[in-house]
Amino acid sequence: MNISILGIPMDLGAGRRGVDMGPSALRNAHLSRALRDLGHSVTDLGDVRVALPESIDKHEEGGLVFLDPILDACRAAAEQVAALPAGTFPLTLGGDHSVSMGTVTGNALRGNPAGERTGLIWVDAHTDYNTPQSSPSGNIHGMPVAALTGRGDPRLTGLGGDWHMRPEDIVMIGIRSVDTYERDLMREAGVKAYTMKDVDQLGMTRIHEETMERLGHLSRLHVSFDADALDPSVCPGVGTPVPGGLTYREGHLLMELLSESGRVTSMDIVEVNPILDTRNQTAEVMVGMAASLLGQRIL
Ligand code: EXY
Ligand code: MN
Ligand code: MN
Ligand code: MN
Repeated sequence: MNISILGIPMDLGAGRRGVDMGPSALRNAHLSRALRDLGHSVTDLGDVRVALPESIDKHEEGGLVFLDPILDACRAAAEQVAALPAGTFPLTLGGDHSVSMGTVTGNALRGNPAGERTGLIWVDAHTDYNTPQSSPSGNIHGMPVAALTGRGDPRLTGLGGDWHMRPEDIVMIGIRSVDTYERDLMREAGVKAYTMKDVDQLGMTRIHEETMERLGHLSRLHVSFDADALDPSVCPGVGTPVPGGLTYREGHLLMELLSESGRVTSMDIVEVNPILDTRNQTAEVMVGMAASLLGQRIL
């Protein structure tokens, strides 16, 4: 299969700097080589151009921090992904999780006859379902799922024109950090979220089965993998670590099962912060997760 890699070196959606170096860290962890070793042809398209603000000191506009450069980067990512030829697998590299407003939109609209629906598997410690009103920080990486489903600031929810994700087409796995008002929004949203308690009680095999029952019939399935879904001992290089995360094996098993399903059509890897992980362990783990999703077999 041909895989198209695109970096979005954006960290302004996060509360701290550093994930703009995520694409570089993943390349330095030999992402392309790992995928070529699986027999894939890999086209690295380089990075989306990200406008830098005059100052990286946090400034808010109505509860939205660094809105304009983030919108620019998401629009560029959406356009570039949507223009990719059929038959390629888009693998997009963050950058903070705000980039997925662009990548998910681009994948949903790519060559897409009206009406085809996209499923979204959001692997994350966080639900990323805040609006500017509910957010405790104003950081836009806590808002992408709300925006993709049409909730929040119209400048964010309008990235795909009148296209939005249906909440029932979204499954979240690894959840263990939800804000007070965000919880109210999630409870009436209709998004299926498996918390770490569900992972402990049900196990990843059952969660995968239920996820495929819910989304497996959809023609496209996007996996948005936030490195902070994994336990900080596995992925220390993330800006918003939360203890009690997925083990390496739980993350890997999910990718192996999704790979066997043959249903996944695109993937994000986000929130890799090499400033916080000088051994680059986080990037190496995430390269392994991508390789597992894209067909690596142990035997
Ligand atoms: N819920 C918190 C906020 O909205 O500020 C933290 C969000 C962290 C988001 C990271 C990317 O997953
Ligand atoms: Mn996230
Ligand atoms: Mn997260
Ligand atoms: Mn929003």
